[in-house]
Amino acid sequence: MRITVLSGGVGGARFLRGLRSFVQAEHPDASITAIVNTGDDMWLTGLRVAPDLDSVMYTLAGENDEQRGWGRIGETERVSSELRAYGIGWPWFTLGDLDIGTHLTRSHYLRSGMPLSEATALITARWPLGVTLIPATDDEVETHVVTDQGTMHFQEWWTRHRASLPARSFVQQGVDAASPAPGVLEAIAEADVVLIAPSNPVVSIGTILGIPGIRDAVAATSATVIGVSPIIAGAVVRGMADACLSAIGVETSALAVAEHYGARSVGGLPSVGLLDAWLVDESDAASVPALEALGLRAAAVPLWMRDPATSAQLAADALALARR
Ligand code: FO1
Repeated sequence: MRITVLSGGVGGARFLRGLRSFVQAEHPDASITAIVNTGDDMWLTGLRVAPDLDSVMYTLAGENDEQRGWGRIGETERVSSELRAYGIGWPWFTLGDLDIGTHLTRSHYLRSGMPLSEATALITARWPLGVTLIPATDDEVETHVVTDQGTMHFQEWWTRHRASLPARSFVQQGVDAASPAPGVLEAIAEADVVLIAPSNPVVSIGTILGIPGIRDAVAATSATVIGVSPIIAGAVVRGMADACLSAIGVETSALAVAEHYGARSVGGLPSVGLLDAWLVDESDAASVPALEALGLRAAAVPLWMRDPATSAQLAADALALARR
């Protein structure tokens, strides 16, 4: 069984960890490919930083800082304090010393002319991740946030301003000239199941779907497409999805996000959406009839991924919905 997952950073990483443990236990012959958002990426002090790729890699490698939610466990910040002393970089964006090892390696490969997808394959080979990570695109398509105080890189809006500046819109710089990374369209077309992880629907999933060709590939795949709600009982699990959803006029609810992605068929007739099914938390069980009226298969299950076991159960529930 081929499983392809569209994933952002922290939420997607936890979901992939649970999916991997469920698949290794119940479907050892299955393969998992994660198409990871690169819209948060940037050049900082000469290094290419790829937060979502690194969050997913470190989490699957068991090297992530579970408390902080990003970066490496056991991290130190000696180089970062030197950068601050020299007055370069972003004082509000801390690059850990171990993390810098990853950015130096990635930058070394990129500066030698290698595309991000090849660099990612070499970097992730260091650990037996059990999941193939592919960046959504090899092109530098960075998410910028338009606010009344000006337009800035997503990372500045999120880490410096904590998404407190109302976002007027999100721009994927250079997206029109971008193309999916090698293997992305095949991973979607040849999958048995495509899972949309509980990542930010706007700046993580939305930016993956915004790369020309990817949205159409999801809409057209013969795989069953299952989404997992990133919203539980009207609230985000972590991060800033609510600030992003309100910016695009979508209510912060499990039902509204499902409507935003849309159903692939309504009443048996083809439609313009992406989903066949949608998983919501038990606290949102009341929205199941409305989801089914949208043309979606729906189930209400525990969505809080408080530990690897509940993440594995969530993955099991998602695959069960695919088979239904
Ligand atoms: N998030 C923060 O809130 N503060 C930081 O200083 C910070 C540094 C950082 C460095 C590398 C990296 O890969 C991620 C980092 N993050 C930091 C998290 C990052 O903003 C998020 O992982 C996503 O980009 C937003 O979903």
